[in-house]
Amino acid sequence: MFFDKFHLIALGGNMPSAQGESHETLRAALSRITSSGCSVASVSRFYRTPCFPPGAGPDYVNAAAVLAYDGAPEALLGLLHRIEAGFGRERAKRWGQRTLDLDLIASGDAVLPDLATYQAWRDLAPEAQQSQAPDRLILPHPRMHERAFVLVPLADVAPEWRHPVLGRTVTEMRDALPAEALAEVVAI
Ligand code: A4P
Ligand code: MG
Repeated sequence: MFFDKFHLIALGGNMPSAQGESHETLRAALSRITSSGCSVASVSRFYRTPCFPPGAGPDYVNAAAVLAYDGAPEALLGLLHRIEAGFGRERAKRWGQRTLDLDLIASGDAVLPDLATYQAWRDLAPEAQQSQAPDRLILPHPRMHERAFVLVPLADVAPEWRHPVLGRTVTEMRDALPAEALAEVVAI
């Protein structure tokens, strides 16, 4: 990486916004990020992915980007939330349908707020995941390593980034997923 302060983000959407279809929303969100004092160093291809959990809504468009930003990760998440709100995102239901989801996947090799809290969220039982959401920033994103819709786009922009707790690169985490899950993530 070329910067001291680089951040990995995941973008997703499965409902049209005022900008149009999800791929147009994602493009517009990236422009908004750039005009908010954050530079977008690289952007992945866009992918069509089946909704998780299966049957919970229409397919998503997902992408990933590397941002260069000098502020704290909490400030960056605040900025991403303001941009989500600007595109009509409503936080009605966890894992519900959304016009735009911007998740902070990693900030360099930071583990936040501490290792034990990260591990508690990572190891949360699947039943609890749908009803519980953290009220503070957890980094790396506690579900990133198990999601094809995050890892496949991320491998376009940060294949060599190494997870600070799991010790594996993006490419290694992606290749550990079932082939069927990877095959469902299709570049558009
Ligand atoms: N929060 C804590 N850490 C983070 C972080 N690293 N990045 C807090 C983002 N947010 C973080 O998030 C819930 C709470 O987690 C917030 O208070 C935030 O401050 P949210 O964005 O309000 O809610 P959410 O989007 O429903 O939760 P989250 O965790 O982003 O959901 P997921 O687990 O990412 O699931 N299927 C496909 N194919 N593609 C998708 O992109 N996305 C989801 C969202 C479900 N299914 C999907 C996709
Ligand atoms: Mg989110």
